[in-house]
Amino acid sequence: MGFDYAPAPESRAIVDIAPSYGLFIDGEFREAADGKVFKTVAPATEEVLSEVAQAGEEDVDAAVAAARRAFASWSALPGAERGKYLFRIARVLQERSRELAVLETLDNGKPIKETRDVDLPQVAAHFFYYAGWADKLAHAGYGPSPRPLGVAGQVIPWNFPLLMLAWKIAPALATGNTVVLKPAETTPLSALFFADVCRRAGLPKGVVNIVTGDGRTGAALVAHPDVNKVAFTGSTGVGKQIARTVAGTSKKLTLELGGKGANIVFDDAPVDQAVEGIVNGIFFNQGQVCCAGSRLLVQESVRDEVLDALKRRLGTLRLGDPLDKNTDIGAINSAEQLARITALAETGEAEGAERWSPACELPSSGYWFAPTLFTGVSQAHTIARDEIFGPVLSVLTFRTPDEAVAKANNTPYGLSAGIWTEKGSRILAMASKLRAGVVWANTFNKFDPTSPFGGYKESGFGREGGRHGLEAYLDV
Ligand code: TXE
Repeated sequence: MGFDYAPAPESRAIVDIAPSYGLFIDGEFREAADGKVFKTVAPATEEVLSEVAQAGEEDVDAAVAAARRAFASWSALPGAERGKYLFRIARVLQERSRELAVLETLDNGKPIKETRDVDLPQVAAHFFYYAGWADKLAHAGYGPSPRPLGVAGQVIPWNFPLLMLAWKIAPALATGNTVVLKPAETTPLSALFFADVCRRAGLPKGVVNIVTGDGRTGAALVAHPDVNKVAFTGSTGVGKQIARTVAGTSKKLTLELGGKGANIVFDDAPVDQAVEGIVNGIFFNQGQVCCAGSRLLVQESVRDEVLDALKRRLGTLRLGDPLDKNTDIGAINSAEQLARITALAETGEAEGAERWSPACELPSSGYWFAPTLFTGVSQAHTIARDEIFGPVLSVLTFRTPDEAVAKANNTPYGLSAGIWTEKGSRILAMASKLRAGVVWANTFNKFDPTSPFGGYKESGFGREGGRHGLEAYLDV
């Protein structure tokens, strides 16, 4: 006798999605001034989930003005009072986490077990963590009265919609700034739900404003003369464009951009454990992760053993309905992203790398891409250099630790790396040579609000998370 446990798909009925949503400005939802809207679809089915307001310049202006008005009283509140609001937001997020997980999975396409077990707990943890900082700033070496910057304009991507919102909003509010945030156009719904969470938590109006829209809305926000601080997570191309817009103004800027992380496996690493880490590194969230371990660097002597075990493991991954609690691989977020991944995989083949995927049937509607391995990859190959941002792993080999470091660092990016070895001394020696903002040892894709996160080189600058994350929102 055992447990008869066959989890059913999480019910989408637990979340109430309205046919249309407005912008959240000054504590109220309102239509765009020019009435423009766009549709958001479920990437797993292509079903239209809702129609959302497309904010134009006039709306961005109204949102920034609301944030400016709210700034005077919000920044003057004692830190402990601001902290209470953040604690309340964190608790409401926990209370609503089941609905939010379903909503995020519907709008993004990622498996429910990820939104439920990773995204939502991390979101609440960020608010709890920064709530705890709000009354301690004066004792933290920032001087007796560290000053908030003012109005923060924040633009976030679609891969972790609510978690990126939490990374940006929680430290901004804890330090006394007010916020105008623009979510990505393919995943606006959880940010709008969050607006309602702010209302339920009693947050004063204007402290958080959400303007939905595409890159034009983001560009208007970034360029707005009354925004004091810009925080962006997204593509390196747009990041550079934003840096040009902000140059020559007094705005502060943090950028969290792309990556091409190396997962480095030595011959003394336990193979099964390393394989789990490799799979988590590149197939978590369908590889749409800036710090993904998208390059496997495996020591030559164990290449075949590791690849055999990896292929066996990939054969057990379940791709399909993201609401099914058993699903490992969900849908790609958009048709555009699917086209980008497809084109880069085709380039990999055209340049002579060998492509492999486990047998798996792709659903007939929605945006899907099978887990894919490329072997015979050299450093000159496009798929070894460009961020694919999909479930595609490029396998390279190395002989010595120095060669592994040289190959891992041979990219314009510098966001993440992983090391798999039993030798502690090797971990320490390698970690200091890897040009990456985060180096994991015998694990991968582990996040924690207490740890700063951010990149070297073209992966951006500034840090989010931890005590360093406060500094991005303070004049010390
Ligand atoms: O990103 P964009 P896309 C990488 C990844 C992916 C590629 C393209 O390689 O394949 O970028 O993705 C807003 N001014 N990453 O096109 O366009 C946009 O509306 C201001 C890595 O989706 O950068 C959205 O809210 N804002 C990454 C956000 O920027 C602008 C996460 C991100 O979209 C703008 C996402 C403009 N001119 C993609 N143009 C990571 N680092 O995690 C667009 N936006």
